[in-house]
Amino acid sequence: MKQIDTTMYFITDSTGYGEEEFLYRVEEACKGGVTLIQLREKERTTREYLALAEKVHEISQRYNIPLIIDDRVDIALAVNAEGVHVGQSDMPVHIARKLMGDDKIVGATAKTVPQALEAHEQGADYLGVGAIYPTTTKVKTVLTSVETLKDIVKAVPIKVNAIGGLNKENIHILKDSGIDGICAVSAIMKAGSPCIAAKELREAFYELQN
Ligand code: TZP
Ligand code: MG
Repeated sequence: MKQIDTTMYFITDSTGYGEEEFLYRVEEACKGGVTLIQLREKERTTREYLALAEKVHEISQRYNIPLIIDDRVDIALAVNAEGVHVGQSDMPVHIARKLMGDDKIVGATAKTVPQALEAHEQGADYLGVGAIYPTTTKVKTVLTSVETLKDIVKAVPIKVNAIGGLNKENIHILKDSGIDGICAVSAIMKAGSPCIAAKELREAFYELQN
């Protein structure tokens, strides 16, 4: 199995930020110790997504943090990112795996045990499961119970991360769930200091595990 540290998985959202501010925030999050970054862009043209991915990859590489591209295998390959993340409406995991090759990271979204089993069988390296709490980030999702999250953890041997509305005040419900890490967008992206926010959220998750 691939060595991937999913403990503090930061997912970006550039909505409302100019490019300079966005890239500054991404770099601050890197300084704060995020272990994995996903570039997630829903509104951009291919050309814009590509240009931004190159810039984010330049930053993430300096901090040795793997970069995952949301939805787009072509962008991930074009910038030689470390991986891609596909949801239930995106390219199926087995096709993403075939296109990306065995050395790259392929992550998938799963909200049920059957979806988790299928993603694992098709070659996913990790799963994002949620939304655990309602989220303010623009996404089509439904809530996933902590019970289902625990069932998914038991069902698959790959890494499982929780996602959705998570922050340092509310992740305690994930205690003893067996997850490998947490994903966060706004708790880091919109924080006064993304650096401090990433550091504190990461520490809160470590404390939860002890
Ligand atoms: N998938 C399920 S919830 C979500 C995604 C992409 C967004 C999570 O964002 P936040 O701001 O951490 O709630
Ligand atoms: Mg998607």
